[in-house]
Amino acid sequence: MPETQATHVASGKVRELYALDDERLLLVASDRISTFDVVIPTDIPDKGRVLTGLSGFWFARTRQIVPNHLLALRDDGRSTECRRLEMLPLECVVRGYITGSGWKDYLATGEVCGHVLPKGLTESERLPQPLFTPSTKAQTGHDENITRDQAAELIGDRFEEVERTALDLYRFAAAHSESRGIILADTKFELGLDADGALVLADEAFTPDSSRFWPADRYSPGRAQRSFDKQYVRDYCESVGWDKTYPGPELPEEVVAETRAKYIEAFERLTGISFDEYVADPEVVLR
Ligand code: PZK
Repeated sequence: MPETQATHVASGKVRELYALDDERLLLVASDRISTFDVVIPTDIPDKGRVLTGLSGFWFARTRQIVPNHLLALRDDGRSTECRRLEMLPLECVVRGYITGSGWKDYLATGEVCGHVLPKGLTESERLPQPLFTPSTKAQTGHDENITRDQAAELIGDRFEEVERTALDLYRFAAAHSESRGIILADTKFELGLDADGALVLADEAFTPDSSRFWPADRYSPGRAQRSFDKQYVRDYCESVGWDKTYPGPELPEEVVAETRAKYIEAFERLTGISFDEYVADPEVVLR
């Protein structure tokens, strides 16, 4: 059966969004990679499939915590048919470890998003408990961390439900990841509302593009941690003296191959499913 042509509705740095009809969207993950906020001109083959498969895996396993937007995975392995929602106007961030902008804010103020933290924390240290640290959705530039009061102003009465849902999702995914030797340091996701006003998990979930994954066997607080997926790209970019402004450098084939292997390793370790099986039948991650 031929389908009506999808119309393009939005572009992210490495993803595209199309409308299928009034109720359904198609989220397509490309093989583009970004680092230091710049999209690199060389693709990482299968990266979009890895991210789509991981999101599908997590959607299927977190349905008991919160329903999600996934309707189907297409046979190309990189396209998700999803329900069209009314998105909440904030990024849901949960941090189990103090790093990135959270570490910067802690050094400057001793707080992150209004959470007062113990004195003397070291970079990348595990937090006493995971924190909900929402941010604004910047159209251009960087998302900005906001306090619980600012978040409550944006989403109203739903703040406590959103915070509890976000923490429950993080705890579930962090425990699963830890059992597979991967630390889920922090993660960002988007929630929306369906036509009945119910909270729904949308976008991508617990992928390397939306989360910091650290290999547990090399974890050592007191410094920045190596990235599970992007470290070879970062190391190469540093080695050629790139100034981190557009355009980024082309990647040599061994950096592409090493990076592709890390994405596939992350997929296989987290899902327990062989990537070849996923490519043969993407919906294997939903079962
Ligand atoms: C939605 N984005 C971000 C993602 C882009 C932009 N289920 C949904 N319903 C309504 N809106 C969205 C979603 C989802 N997911 C997500 N913007 C709108 C985004 C990928 C590419 F260009």
